[in-house]
Amino acid sequence: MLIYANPRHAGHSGRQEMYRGRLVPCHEVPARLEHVLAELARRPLGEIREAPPVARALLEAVHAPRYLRFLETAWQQWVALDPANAELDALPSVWPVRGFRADLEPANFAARLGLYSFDAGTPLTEGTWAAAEAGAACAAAAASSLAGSGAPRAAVALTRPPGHHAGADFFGGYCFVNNAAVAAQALREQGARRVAVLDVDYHHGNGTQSLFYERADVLTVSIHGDPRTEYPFYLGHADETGAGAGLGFNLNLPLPAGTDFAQWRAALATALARIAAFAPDALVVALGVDTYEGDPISRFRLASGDYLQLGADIAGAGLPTVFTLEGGYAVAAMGTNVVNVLEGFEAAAR
Ligand code: OKP
Ligand code: ZN
Repeated sequence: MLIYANPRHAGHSGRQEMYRGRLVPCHEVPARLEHVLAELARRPLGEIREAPPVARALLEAVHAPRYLRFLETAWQQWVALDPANAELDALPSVWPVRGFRADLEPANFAARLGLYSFDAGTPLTEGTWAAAEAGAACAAAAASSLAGSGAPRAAVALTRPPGHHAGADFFGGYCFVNNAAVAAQALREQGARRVAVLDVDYHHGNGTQSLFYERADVLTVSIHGDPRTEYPFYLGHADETGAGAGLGFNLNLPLPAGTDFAQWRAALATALARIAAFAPDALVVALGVDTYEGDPISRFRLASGDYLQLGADIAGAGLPTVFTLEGGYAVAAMGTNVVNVLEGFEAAAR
């Protein structure tokens, strides 16, 4: 498989996230990706490449132009408020909920930060935009690499910050640019008639779901902690099946806290059956490993060895596959768990 690693990821390094009335250290840290790269150095699975810059038109096919413009200038505006802000992260604290105007962009920076976000756990830092844009470039390059004869069976966008919570014009859940959606859109634009996105992160991929909710050309399927108790809470229920032309093209498989691999794998079989019925030309896997039993913020019970089988099961779909890296916060186990998925996939895809 081909691997595109984000060379700018470490520039996105949040100091703190809001949790229960306190600012606590961020879970989504640069070391996560460093552990994956270190494990890949021990167990190589393919060439590691640098991606060319991502086309703005592709980003704008996924995200609103005014949202992208905000992200790319946000740090500059934050520091312009007060030079001392350079030592702080920008965290939103005010949001336009139901009944408020979202069509107008406020002049006030804090108000704009809130307009384009949905939680106070996603700090925007000096290198956030560069990291997010370079991550999208990895996703786009991974998708492109699957086109044409002699293409590999799979390509991986090894990147952070993650992407699956980011929607057309909002960030949150540690995500800014939706890398899985960028990959899916790129696959469509290069000729795949139908693309499936399978999200195996512990948290529901609300951003990806919302981006494709009214489209029949991209099937979105997510297996995740039940949103009645788990983040992102306000989306991810089983009765969300798509709308308009997209009706029937979204599948949510929420599972209770404590779910082990046997139960999780049964949901994966359901997901893969729906994907097979859709008969896509390509698959995007939003790969989070926060389903791990040792994850500090999640409540499933997958063991490290289970990720080999998870990868093999996904390979069983028999599709050209792009993986994007999403969550996983048991930092030291991150390398083993991610590389196990990829190795399991590769072994079964032969
Ligand atoms: C991002 B991804 C923990 C609060 C958790 C946000 C979780 C985002 C998960 N103290 N808040 O889906 O892995
Ligand atoms: Zn997650």
